[in-house]
Amino acid sequence: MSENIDSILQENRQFPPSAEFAENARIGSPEQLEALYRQAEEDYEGFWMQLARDEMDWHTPFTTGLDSSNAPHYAWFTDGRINVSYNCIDRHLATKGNQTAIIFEGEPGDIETLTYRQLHDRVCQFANGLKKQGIKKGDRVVIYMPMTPEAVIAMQACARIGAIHSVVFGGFSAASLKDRIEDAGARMVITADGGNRGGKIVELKAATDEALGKGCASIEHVVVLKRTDHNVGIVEGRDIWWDDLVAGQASECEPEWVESEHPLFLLYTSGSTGKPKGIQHSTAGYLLNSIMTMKWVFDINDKDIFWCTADVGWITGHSYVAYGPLATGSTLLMYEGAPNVPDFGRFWKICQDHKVTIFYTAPTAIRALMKQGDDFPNAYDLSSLRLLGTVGEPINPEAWMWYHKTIGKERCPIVDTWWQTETGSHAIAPIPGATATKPGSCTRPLPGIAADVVDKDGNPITEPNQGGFLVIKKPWPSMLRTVWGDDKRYQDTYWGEFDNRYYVAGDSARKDADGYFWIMGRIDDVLNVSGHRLGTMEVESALVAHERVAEAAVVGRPDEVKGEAIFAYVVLRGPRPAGGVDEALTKELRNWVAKEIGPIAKPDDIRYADNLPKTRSGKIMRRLLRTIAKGEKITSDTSTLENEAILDQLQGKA
Ligand code: 7RM
Repeated sequence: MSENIDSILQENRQFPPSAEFAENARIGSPEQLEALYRQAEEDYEGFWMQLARDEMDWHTPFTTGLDSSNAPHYAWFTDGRINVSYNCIDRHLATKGNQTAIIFEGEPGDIETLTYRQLHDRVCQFANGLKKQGIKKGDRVVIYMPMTPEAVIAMQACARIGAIHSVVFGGFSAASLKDRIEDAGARMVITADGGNRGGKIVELKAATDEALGKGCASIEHVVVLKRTDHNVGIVEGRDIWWDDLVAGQASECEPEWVESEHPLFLLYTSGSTGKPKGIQHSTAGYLLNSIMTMKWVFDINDKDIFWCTADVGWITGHSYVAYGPLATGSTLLMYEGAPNVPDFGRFWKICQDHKVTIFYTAPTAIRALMKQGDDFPNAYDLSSLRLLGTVGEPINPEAWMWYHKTIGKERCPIVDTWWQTETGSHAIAPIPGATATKPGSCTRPLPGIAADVVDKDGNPITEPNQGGFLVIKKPWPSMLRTVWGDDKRYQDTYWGEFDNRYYVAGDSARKDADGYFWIMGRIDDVLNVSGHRLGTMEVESALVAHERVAEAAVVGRPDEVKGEAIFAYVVLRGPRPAGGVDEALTKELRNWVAKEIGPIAKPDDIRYADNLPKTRSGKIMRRLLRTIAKGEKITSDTSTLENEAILDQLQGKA
């Protein structure tokens, strides 16, 4: 791991919030922030208990804070009963019934708004429809939908009745969908006849049919939203149109008051094996941190129009589309489509047209938009923006500065938020009215989040700028609870490294002399492609599932826009293509991976070799493959290679 841990980035500029921003912020001074840190330090459990009482409405109040009796399984507020959907919708009705909850813009340009009252009614009707189909507390429901309000309605309806949703990103293939349905043992899939993306229709229903045709025996019904009006096959008895499910259903549905620890959802994410992990989140703890981070990090208030561009298929789309903004009674914007339809000005046009005040996106999107030049953003009025955010990967200072100047007009603080599917919500991030930011740093851990950097023995690294393991030393409310169906994997992956003492994030990081965190990258075999997490093993498994592939090794290489690109080394069954080139096969393999996993997993480069470089013990020399993928000179010892001649093949020289 030393190659990851050597730190090269040096960035010294500092950007304190403007007096104007600080004056209007919820937390408007470093002193106010320090007071929060102190509270969390002095009485950690009490700090979170007080917030849980103040910030959420309980059906049965809790009396217990953190329960560590079954470590490393931690539980919060266990004897309370609560409902997430009630906290996101019903509790605002008296004061905000007519306030807009969701502004939706479809890729074709259609616009729809829903008030809190309308959202309430639609969630209740859908929840009643689910109940009519026999869905009850604890059942798993897979949601495979476009970015329309119905995706949020479906999630909220599940939460309302205590069903556990598992949203599968619409860009994942039928094969990935099937794996997730089967792992979760889902009873129902909620999908659509398609979604609009990039001027095309995403064939969600066709993929669902394909997945169900190959297994998924636990599925009883498929609910189908009409979004695109193009023809899809309907299986009699199994498939139900969304409109038919809700027809005649009452617009009231008593929430299911679940225990705090009742699983709110599963979300599959990549790890270092070929099989994605079903990350299981709780109800109360999860919601609490979504709310706190909306307030602390996004400084959300009633006048804001909040736009997080993430799809609901990712954790960001759970915490900052489907739950956090509603739980704080805010107005959220949802956009269905691609950033370049009809052109690369679309995001900026949406910001202008809907007067977006807080804009949250991924560095990869910022880099892609930056590449298109300043004319697109400059053509729109971006003066409504007051706060910008990033998530998913480290942001390079150049992209940060462009975001700051060209989008934020040097007025808007930028919150670079570090967190993971597993953490549930932001863990390390600036407080925009109090923290001076530095381009490329996610700054300091939030109050009540005990993040630190430790060495391989688990000792805190006190020397500034020394890289180490990013860990969280105390359980926090929104942490994952387990890996669905594989609790051993939960214990081994997240707690095994340091003897159950710390949560291990899987990232390396360093702290500078000011205590600011700089994330350096993953220390496991996880890639970050356009802000999406992908396991190298997943891509390898997909490749070797092709009849012509005997062996494959996948590594990441730096990419200007995507952050990381996927570089695959492939050993074929039978002879290697002459000169290492077979364009038809390369195309076939790329499409194959897209079909096995999804288009985001398509290898950017494929190189054919007679065999892979391995150590004497048979381990693939990944570090060597990474060096080659970067096009760098090989300096490591390669004398142990069985066949040194393959080096030329791997380098594309033979
Ligand atoms: C929210 C999300 C998690 C991994 C994480 C990091 C990387 C996320 C940042 C970041 C640098 C950031 N969940 N990561 N945010 N790296 N700076 N602000 O992305 O589960 O899909 O990925 O993403 O490596 O471990 S995720």
